[in-house]
Amino acid sequence: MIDLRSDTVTKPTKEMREAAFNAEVGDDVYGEDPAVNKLEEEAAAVLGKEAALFVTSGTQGNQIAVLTHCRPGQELLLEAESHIFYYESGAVSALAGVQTRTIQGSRGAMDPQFVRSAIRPEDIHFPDTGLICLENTHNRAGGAVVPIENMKQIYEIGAENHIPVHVDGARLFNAAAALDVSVTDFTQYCDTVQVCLSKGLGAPVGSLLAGDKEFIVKARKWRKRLGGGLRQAGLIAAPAYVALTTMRERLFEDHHLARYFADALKNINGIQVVNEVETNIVVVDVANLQMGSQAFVNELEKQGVLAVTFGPTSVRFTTHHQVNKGDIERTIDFVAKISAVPSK
Ligand code: TLP
Repeated sequence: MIDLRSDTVTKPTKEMREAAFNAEVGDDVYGEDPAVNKLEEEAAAVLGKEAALFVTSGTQGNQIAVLTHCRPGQELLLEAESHIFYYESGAVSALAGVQTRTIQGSRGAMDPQFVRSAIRPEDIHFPDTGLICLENTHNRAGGAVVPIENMKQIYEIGAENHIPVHVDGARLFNAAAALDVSVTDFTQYCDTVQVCLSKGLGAPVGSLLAGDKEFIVKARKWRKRLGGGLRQAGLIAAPAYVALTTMRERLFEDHHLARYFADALKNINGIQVVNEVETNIVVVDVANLQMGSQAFVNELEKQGVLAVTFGPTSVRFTTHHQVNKGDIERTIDFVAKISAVPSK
């Protein structure tokens, strides 16, 4: 099977498996797991923040961020198709008791002036705006890189109004690789950031949440409350460390492959590439084939290729370190074959 459903499907490398095997471990709830401590220190340095916390997943990292920043009854400003709003099972309302106020972005970026005008003034009727969330790269915008300048402007608006900014940076290392800049060029414009190690970087499990020391102390307590206080977590932190320190340089390869794929798809009748491919995600619309996205995905699966539906007629493909050019070429042939068959 050629698995293009997500970069989450990546399996740990040999080096990661060896790191897990050899990890020095301890009880992380007591702060005594050397591999976790080493990972958190490295993450804080890489992300340019005072401290970091190893969490089980991107969703857990984002939820802990919202729980730590906000009080129940506050309002969260976020992009209309952001992962926190679209794909986290309503957790921010179920867990943090906040209400969401969404702003339609353009290629994943919210207009700073819309953010400014969505901030609630003091009024007995209004909820307080508790947090602004950004997402970079933006998944549903097809892996679009939210410009550093856009983050800067929103961060400044937040600061003027004493509202913190959290970045869901599940794929922030992809954004840095795409612009060939340091990840701190982005993280300087947020209070807290969550990055995933289990996507393009290939770790088996885990994300990191980073911010100032005081925030991370509170976040650690929220992680414990949520049942995320793991014990000999070094077994997963050690491969995560390998991911963080050795896999970032390879992300551009995924981006090249995605662009190569998109360019070829553009030549296939009936297939419309809907995103401008900047990173490792390609989104196509199949409406012109007179079939829905599920039918298209089913046809592809019969050929041995996995992709995910992204809307009634749209399909997402994601490149990662376990797909190569040959896999993409075969996928292009299969898509062409499916597109050539007149639909019933
Ligand atoms: N996204 C997954 C699915 O949940 C859709 C994927 O296959 O892309 N933020 C962003 C921007 C994400 O794309 C994801 C995962 C997460 C957070 C959540 O990470 P996990 O899966 O580790 O909870």
